[in-house]
Amino acid sequence: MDLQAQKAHLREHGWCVVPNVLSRAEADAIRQRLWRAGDESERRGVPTRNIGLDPNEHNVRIFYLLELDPVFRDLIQHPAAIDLVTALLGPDFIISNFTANIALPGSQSMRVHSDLSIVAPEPWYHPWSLNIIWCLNDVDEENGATRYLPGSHRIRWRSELPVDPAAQMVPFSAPAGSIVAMDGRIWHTSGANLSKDRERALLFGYYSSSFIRPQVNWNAALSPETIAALSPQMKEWLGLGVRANVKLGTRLREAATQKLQAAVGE
Ligand SMILES: O=C(O)CCC(=O)C(=O)O
Repeated sequence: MDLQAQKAHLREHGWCVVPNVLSRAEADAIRQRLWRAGDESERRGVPTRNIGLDPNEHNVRIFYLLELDPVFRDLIQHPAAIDLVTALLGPDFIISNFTANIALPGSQSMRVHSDLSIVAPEPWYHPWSLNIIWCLNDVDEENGATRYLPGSHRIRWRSELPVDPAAQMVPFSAPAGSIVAMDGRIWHTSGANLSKDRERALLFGYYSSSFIRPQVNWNAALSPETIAALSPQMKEWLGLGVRANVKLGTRLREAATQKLQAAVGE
């Protein structure tokens, strides 16, 4: 896929939508596997509802996707995803986590946040993380599309946030099979699913610069079987290799940072 236009949009506006990364049939098949992964998570004792992130039980949260089904290991390293990640973060990144949030009718918005603010203290000068959001249903305002504050990837200090950020947020709409790339500095929330009977299943692949520790270290709990099935590249991306902050060497890192700064005009 030629993603030049989307990459430029991502750098300039902090997000982009890429339709047709999966066919509708593929998105639906993965959605069904996601529900099975949710059942398996419950079976293993990791609850999927009422875990403290959402206002009620109508959100289904499935963590640990990389362990639950190999299809998620394919998605997290999908070439389109990696192309967008590299365009924003440069080549020196880790996969922080891969989780799902299925918003069912009756679900409400969670607390407004930016994902970078959860893993790195302010000020937030650089695009140090991003989410690749996989849309497994058609998503729009009615069924609870993620809502974001336009331009908030330029916010460096929490004090720069408007008094009521949620009031100015707008939804990402995208057909099933799309990915939405969202700079980790974008302030956002889940939408309320106001539909009568439409599910909204989204997967959140969160990637960050390699010096940032993961949001939750699910990778520490990968089974020996899963680890054995990973490529050397995936082991590096998951932070399972021995090297960490010196992955690229200082000179290469500086060159990558300069390139990135030139691209974002700073
Ligand atoms: O489900 C959504 O739309 C957003 C989820 C989110 O931002 C989060 O879980 O941190």
